Amino acid sequence: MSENLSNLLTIKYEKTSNIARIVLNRPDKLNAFSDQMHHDLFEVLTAVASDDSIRCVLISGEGRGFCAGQDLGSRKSADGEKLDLGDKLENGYNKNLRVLKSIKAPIICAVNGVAAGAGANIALNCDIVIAKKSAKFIQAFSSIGLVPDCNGSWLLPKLVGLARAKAITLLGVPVSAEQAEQWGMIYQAVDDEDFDDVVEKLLTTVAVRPTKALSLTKLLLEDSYANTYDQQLDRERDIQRVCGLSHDFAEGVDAFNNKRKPEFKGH
Ligand code: LHQ
Repeated sequence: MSENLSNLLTIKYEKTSNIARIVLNRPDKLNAFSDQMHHDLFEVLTAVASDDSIRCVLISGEGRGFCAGQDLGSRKSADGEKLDLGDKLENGYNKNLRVLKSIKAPIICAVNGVAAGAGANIALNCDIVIAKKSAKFIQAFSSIGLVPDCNGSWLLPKLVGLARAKAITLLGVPVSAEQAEQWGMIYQAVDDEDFDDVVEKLLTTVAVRPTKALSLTKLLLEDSYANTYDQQLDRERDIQRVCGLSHDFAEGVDAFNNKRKPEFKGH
């Protein structure tokens, strides 16, 4: 482990069996983001992004919440010092989300409790989002006079459609995990008592799949928003060419033909 990663104060990090586990760790504040947490998360995400041996990433929260967004504790009075929130975003959330997006391995977000404001949208930036049925997602921004950030304004219309995106952001109402699943905002809402087992199974399943193909699949799907039909056909052709040269493609086909389980290496 690098020196930086042994000095984390607000995040728990471990890497075992090619799985990176990142746990937001300020449970008394429902894992709200302090400056230290922005800093710690950046150290961890940067290490994960540069580690090619990682084949699956988990992001979750310690305690009863996933993340309550920005720590509002330092803003106690209404007429206090005015902050440049643009700078706060650029040097905190945006900096972290850009590294998150550069991670090639699939990122599973396990939403173990309430996810509010930036906390809700960080979850939605991950590749597969599963949540405890007792968890809820709150676009809390407008309730304190802000607009959605962490790319929620980009993701939500695509995930749930404009009508629902507008209603939940303008009203700041909680969306239950089950509702989020029905709307396609997240992949799955899971009974609380089964949650840990389901998360664990998902991690171990993903970590032995062909990581390079999964990584390129993420890229293709995300690129599709900016591409025309023809451009996307071109992109698939070019990327499939890369997959066709991989160890894991040869292994997958050989395993199929020999009626055995494939042993993917991730490249
Ligand atoms: C908190 C927080 C919190 C500090 C709970 N801060 N302590 C970007 C750029 C820069 C600046 C501004 O923001 C942004 C993006 C954003 O994220 S804006 C949105 C910020 N987040 C919120 O507005 C959510 C505020 N929290 C809540 O509405 C509730 O706490 C939720 C609905 C999340 C949970 O409610 P409960 O389950 O009833 O828990 P609670 O309210 O009792 O909270 C438990 C503790 O956590 C409590 O501390 P205490 O010492 O009284 O036990 C809260 O003060 C603390 N906490 N959120 N964001």
